[in-house]
Amino acid sequence: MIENYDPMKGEMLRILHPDGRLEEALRPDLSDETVYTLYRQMVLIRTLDQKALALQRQGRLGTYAPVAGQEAAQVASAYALGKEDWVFPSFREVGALYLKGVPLKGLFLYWMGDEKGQKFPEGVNVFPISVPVGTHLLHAVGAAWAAKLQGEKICTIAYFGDGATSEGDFHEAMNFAGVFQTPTIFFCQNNQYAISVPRKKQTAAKTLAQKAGAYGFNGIQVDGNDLFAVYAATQEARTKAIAQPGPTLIEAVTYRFGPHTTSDDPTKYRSDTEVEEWKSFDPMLRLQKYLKGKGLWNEDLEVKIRVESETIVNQAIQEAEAVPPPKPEEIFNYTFAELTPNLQEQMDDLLTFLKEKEN
Ligand SMILES: Cc1ncc(C[n+]2csc(CCOP(=O)(O)OP(=O)(O)O)c2C)c(N)n1
Ligand SMILES: [Mg+2]
Repeated sequence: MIENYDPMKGEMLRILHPDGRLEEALRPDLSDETVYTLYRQMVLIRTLDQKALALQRQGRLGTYAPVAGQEAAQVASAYALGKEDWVFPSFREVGALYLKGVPLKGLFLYWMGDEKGQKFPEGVNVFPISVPVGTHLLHAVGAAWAAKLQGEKICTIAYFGDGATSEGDFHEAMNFAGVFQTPTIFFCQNNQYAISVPRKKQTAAKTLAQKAGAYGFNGIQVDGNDLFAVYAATQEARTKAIAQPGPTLIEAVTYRFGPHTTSDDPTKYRSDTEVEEWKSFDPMLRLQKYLKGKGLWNEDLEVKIRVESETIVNQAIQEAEAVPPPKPEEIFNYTFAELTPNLQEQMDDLLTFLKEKEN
């Protein structure tokens, strides 16, 4: 299917239309029960998102990068992965991380400023969250190459944004992946902005997906607000990666409804009209329409799902807030097994400073 959509011509895969109509001929192996389960996961992610914003405004959480609008892209792509596959996330990935098995408590802890939130459970194959834009794409390619050399039948997936495609790291990673045919999925969530910089200022290319062509492999643009399209493309990319003909670039076209992070004011660079237009493409709305047609969704059920989600999310917040806050010197602890002399000196300075402040 990936080969059938030419990103050079701006062709985009869409299976579930915004009015809830499904292109049955393109339907991947997702049962209606699974779609309903994934919809519930999306509600949970949106609930988490809203709670995280509220906590930040109350001073109970340091900063947060919201995902509202991008739930289908994250949930469907992560659901298409196998347990042994490795995820290399950027900073806006609570949906994908939750689906991959990262506990909600850990996600809250991380955004509350506690690195222990990134100590993912054994067997949850997720690399640390990359705040530097694009650097983790190289790590994803390196790990995929290692897996290939060792004959492991797994793939790696790097999650990144439209802005990351302007970084040298993106091009280096894509080039290496193409040359060495690594089992890597480059999953780009084109949410139309890199903070305040619009997509059209990132590149003069028609699509981001077409960039794969320059590196000798396939790229596909999919409607990122369409659970079915994202799942179909990621599943096919994974099958291809595991069979080891090589990498794929997926551009999931989506929109971030909220601010870039809690430190951002999006009204400075985009209009309310634009946001409203995109809200009609809300990934949750079209799934509601689809599920309603199958007798699997109604208003009462929605209330029930939301209440359930709130309970789960509130429980996670309680657990995260029960963890004693990290000590200031812990900022030195989690990069090197043994502190470098420089860091040791800085840590000593900090401890002396804190002691003096106490007295
Ligand atoms: C190497 C690097 N340069 C700049 C920044 C500052 N920065 C943080 S997020 C961001 C924009 C990223 O945009 P995009 O890749 O589209 O991801 P999105 O935030 O939209 O999910 C920038 C420039 C950074 N974190 N790392
Ligand atoms: Mg972006």
